[in-house]
Amino acid sequence: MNKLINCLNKKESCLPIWFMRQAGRYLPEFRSIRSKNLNFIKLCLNSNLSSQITLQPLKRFDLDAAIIFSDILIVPFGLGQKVEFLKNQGPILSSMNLDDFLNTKEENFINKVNPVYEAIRITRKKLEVSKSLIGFVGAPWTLLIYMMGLKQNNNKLNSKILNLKKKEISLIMEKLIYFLKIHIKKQVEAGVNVIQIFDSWAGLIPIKDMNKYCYEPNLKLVEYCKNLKIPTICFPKGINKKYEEFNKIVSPNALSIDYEIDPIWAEENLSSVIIQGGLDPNILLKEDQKIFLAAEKYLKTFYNKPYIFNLGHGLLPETNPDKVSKLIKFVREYD
Ligand code: 1CP
Repeated sequence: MNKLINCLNKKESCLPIWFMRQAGRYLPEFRSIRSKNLNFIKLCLNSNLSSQITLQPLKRFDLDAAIIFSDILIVPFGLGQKVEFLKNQGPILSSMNLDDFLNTKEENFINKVNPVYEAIRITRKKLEVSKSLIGFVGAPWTLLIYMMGLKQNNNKLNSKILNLKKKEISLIMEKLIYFLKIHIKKQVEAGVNVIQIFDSWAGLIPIKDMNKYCYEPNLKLVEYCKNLKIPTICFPKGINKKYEEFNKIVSPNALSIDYEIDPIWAEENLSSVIIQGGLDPNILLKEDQKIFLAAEKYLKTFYNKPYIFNLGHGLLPETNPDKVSKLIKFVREYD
């Protein structure tokens, strides 16, 4: 029995557990590999190591799913941009050559990104059948944020660039959707059972542009997955009450709520979709009792319903892995 897939398909009471960013910086065993592999993109493209990193949290914790160790920015990399991760600065992408970008051949993209698919094949073989393997993509808007430098250092939108480059952005968006579909299909063929679509910067989209930059592109990707018969989880972070409109239009199998969404509001207003997550990752930096109390709010709200236990954003690098263990034990005992 595969708990996450059953939950996504059957809509009966269920409580699978996994965490966004479960494979990463808070784990000493990840940091040990990372310290010897200073080029992050190269590490993502080392199939054996990225498979090993994917499985690290499953060795430690009682989780129902692994998420393939890669990054949403592997797609812009495959499309010709240089991607660098500088310490404490976040990702830096080289400026884009529009002609080269628009003329990228499918074959070249696949060749560059292929080690990710190989990592999925290796991981699927090692993973118990009862565990899901989650593949993922960044939603077009969130990728554009990095690709076009649409975000200022204070995490606000640079609306000047958005307004000046509207035409260019539409062209890039269309092409991105084309390649994201390829990236999804290749991950599915290699063995992932679920696709999560991360729209981590959806909260920066001007309200009047929600259709164009958020709902429509997410819908295209979700429909593509539906045709492939692969369940989808969408994470349009930061859009507040617009989660309701997102759900009506995009209608994925599950919606990952962020920590700003009140679970009671979600239970009442997003009742047609399976809810994932919500718990503030900052709570894991606090005492055990505070963690359990905060988790209980979600567990009580979604009791006897399908609910995927997760956080309202990724695990923070400073999280103590023991706290993650304790939280999982608490959730399992509640189930
Ligand atoms: O060691 C390091 O310095 C690298 C840190 C790191 C890691 C572990 C980055 C850089 N990416 C990742 C892996 C990653 N990224 C995964 C697979 C591991 C897992 O989830 O267990 C996934 C799903 C992502 C997705 C991702 N990358 C998102 C969407 C989710 C989210 O957190 O909002 C985004 C926005 C990115 C961009 C990115 N990659 C890395 C950084 C530092 C950033 C900028 C955003 C951030 O600070 O988290």
